[in-house]
Parts: sequence; structure tokens; C-alpha cells
Amino acid sequence: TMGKTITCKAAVAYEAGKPLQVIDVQVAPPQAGEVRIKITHTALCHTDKFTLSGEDPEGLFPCILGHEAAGIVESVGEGVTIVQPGDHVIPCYQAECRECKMCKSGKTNLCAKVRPATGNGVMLHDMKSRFSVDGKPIYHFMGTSTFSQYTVVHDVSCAKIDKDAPLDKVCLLGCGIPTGLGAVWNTAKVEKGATVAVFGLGTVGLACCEGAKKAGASRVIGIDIDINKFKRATEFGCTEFINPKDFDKPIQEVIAEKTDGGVDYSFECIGKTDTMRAALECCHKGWGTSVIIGVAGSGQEIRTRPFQLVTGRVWKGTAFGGFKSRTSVPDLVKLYMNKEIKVDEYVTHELPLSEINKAFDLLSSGNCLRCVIHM
Ligand code: NAD
Ligand code: AHE
Ligand code: ZN
Repeated sequence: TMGKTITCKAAVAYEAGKPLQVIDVQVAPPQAGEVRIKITHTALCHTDKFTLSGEDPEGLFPCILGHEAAGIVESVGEGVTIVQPGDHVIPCYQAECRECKMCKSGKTNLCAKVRPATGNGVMLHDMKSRFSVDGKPIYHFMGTSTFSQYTVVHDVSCAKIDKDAPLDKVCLLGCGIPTGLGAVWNTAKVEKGATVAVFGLGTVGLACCEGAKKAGASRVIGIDIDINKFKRATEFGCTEFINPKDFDKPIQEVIAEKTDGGVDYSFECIGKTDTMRAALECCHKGWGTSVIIGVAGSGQEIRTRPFQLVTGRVWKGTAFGGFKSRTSVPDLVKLYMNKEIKVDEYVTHELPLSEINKAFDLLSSGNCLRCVIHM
């Protein structure tokens, strides 16, 4: 049955660098292969702030940001079998179609099916947006656009989760926590006894610390320039801290001295190209592996001496921690329900949608990890 257009509140990013406007938007019914979700809770990730700043080359305006959320399926378009109305879901910016070359490769979690559409702020069916204000289209973002009371996503982007899971908490399993855990478990495959350095102790960095602790790492060195971040990091598995501001020499040298030549694994969870270099260069000669997680601004490039790689250091990167989304997110929800991974501990603030701009300010403050928006 053909659904109706819904009018609801959404936070619209009209222009880079400007506050969001919480206004009425029209959300068209889901077309073939699409799902309309009532978003109940969404958190903010640093990537939302980054895109709003105008630094993302794929950032389109006006758009509806947001990609770390949970909700309930309101209606589905033609041919959708993956979910049905009433299902509890986490929208996934990395889709998983299980049919494309990339999904079938077994080598990556990146899915190719809907990426051309999601990178252009539209839906694959007709390469158009389902959001509008007064008849003018508003772009989607990352195929999720969760800063809206209702959103439309591709069916292959919906992870169906346990109905008992608290949506105000598991929304965090839409991005930051899986990214950090997966970078350690899937991308680096940190083993028992390994030494680890984590650059940036926000949500993604702390999830790396937690993942490393669970993997049995012997040392987890946390690096941040905001000392407020050190206070809680021990609970997440961090065993020692370094504030680069306390040293005159490059931080990679400081770490190498403390670790008999360098760490086995490092993770960059900041998004700056100089810390990406430091993270590679603090790795041990012959085997040290560094994983880039942070997202760097448009036009920026990483650099190091090729000799760093010639002598056995490995530079890697990861999106959504290498987790195949539809398959893994429900499992991560189960791990949380069984108290095997933390989630509640990352929620430091909660606000209503009307105050979402305040959440953007909070995200860069020392005592904030995730601010959950109640829609
Ligand atoms: P966040 O803002 O909560 O945390 C970043 C931390 O880095 C903060 O604690 C900050 O104090 C610290 N920091 C900033 N500059 C620093 C410097 N020069 N040296 C040391 N520490 C510094 O961000 P987050 O939400 O945890 O995200 C972290 C990064 O990961 C962002 O770049 C985000 O865009 C990216 N990200 C990538 C993926 C992915 O799939 N690859 C997923 C989620 C987030
Ligand atoms: N659009 C940017 C890159 C942004 C980016 O790398 N996004 C990550 C997720 S960050 C989540 O907080 C990602 O999944 N990348 C892989 C993909 O397919 O987008 C740019 O530089 O163009
Ligand atoms: Zn994110």
C-alpha cells in the first residue's frame, strides 16, 4: 500500500558553518527497496560536526545530518523483505547488500550497492531525495539522515535489532563504538600481550581502548591534548597517558622510548594528518601496524618517509571498524545486552531535538563523549 507523506520536525543544515534549523520537513513515502523509520534517538558523532563545518568534500547543503541512531520501522516500500513495520532498527551508513562485488569478496565491509546514491545525498531508486521543505529538496546524508523524526533509508542499510534493547542507548552502536572496537578486532586484529597506542580519547578512541583491553593488550597508551579526557579513560582500558603538550620532542619519539622501539599497534582517532603520521611512526620497526580511523578535511594528504614502510611498518584504514553492518550490529546489541561491551558509559549528555545545536558545542568539550538527542 502506498504510504503518505509525513510532516515532522528535523534539524536542517542549510549552510556550512551555520547552526541547524529545527523546522517542519516533508518526508515522502519509501519507494521500492526503501524503508521509512521513526527515529527515536540519535547521537552526534564528530563526523556530523566535521561535515557541518564544510570540510567534507561530499558534504551537500541543505541536508539533514546524523548517522548514529536507532528507531522503529514505520513503513516499507515495494519489494522490501529485510524488515517490516514495527521492527526496531539501527540505520547503517555502511550498507550490506550481500550481492555486490564488494560484499561477496569476503575482504571488506564496504558495500557498493547504494554508495553512489548515498554519496550524492539521494536515494538509489530515482536518484532523488525523500526530504523537502515547501517543495524544495533537502539532501540526505550518509544514507541515514537521523536528525529527523522520520527518515528514509535503503533496505540494505537497516540492521534489525532485539526489541528489548533500549533505543536511547543502542543508538550509539550506529557508529562510534563499533568503529573503535572493530578497528582493533577486525582491522588490526590485536593479539594478547600486544602494546597499543590510541591517539584521541573521544568515543572512537575509548572504544579502541576497550577493544584492546578485551583483546588482552598488555599496554594501552592514550594520547590526547585535553586532560579532561584522561579522567575516565582508565575505566575503558587505558593503562597510561601522554599529553603531547608536555613534551618538546615529537610524540612518536616519546612513545618509542617508552615502549622499547615502538608499539605493536596504533589507532588514529582524531582526524588530523600530523597525528596520523605520528601514529604510524610510533609503531615498532618490522611489524608495527597503524590504523587510520579519523576523517581528515578536504584536500589534506598524509605523509611519511617511505623508509617507514620499507622497514616494515604497515599503514591501514578502517570504516565502521570493518564490521559488515547488517550482520554485526545485531550481534553487538546482544553483546551489550549481555554486558560484554560498554554503551551506557559513553552517554554523557541528553537533549531534546530542539536543543541539538547545543549538542554540537558540547561535542568538543572535555567532559562530553556522546550526547543523545531525544526526538
Ligand atoms: P571526538 O571529537 O569525540 O574525539 C576526538 C579526540 O581527539 C578528543 O578527545 C580531542 O581532545 C582529541 N584531539 C584533538 N586534537 C588532538 C591532537 N592534536 N592530539 C591529540 N588529541 C587530539 O571524536 P570521535 O567522535 O571520537 O571521532 C574521532 C574521529 O574519528 C573523527 O575524525 C571522526 O570523524 C572519525 N570517525 C571515523 C569513523 C570511521 O568509520 N572511519 C567512524 C567514526 C568516527
Ligand atoms: N566523505 C568523506 C569521508 C568521510 C568518511 O570517511 N566517512 C567514513 C565514516 S565516518 C563515520 O563517522 C566512512 O565510512 N567512509 C567510507 C565511505 O564509504 O564513506 C570524504 O573525504 O569524501
Ligand atoms: Zn560517526
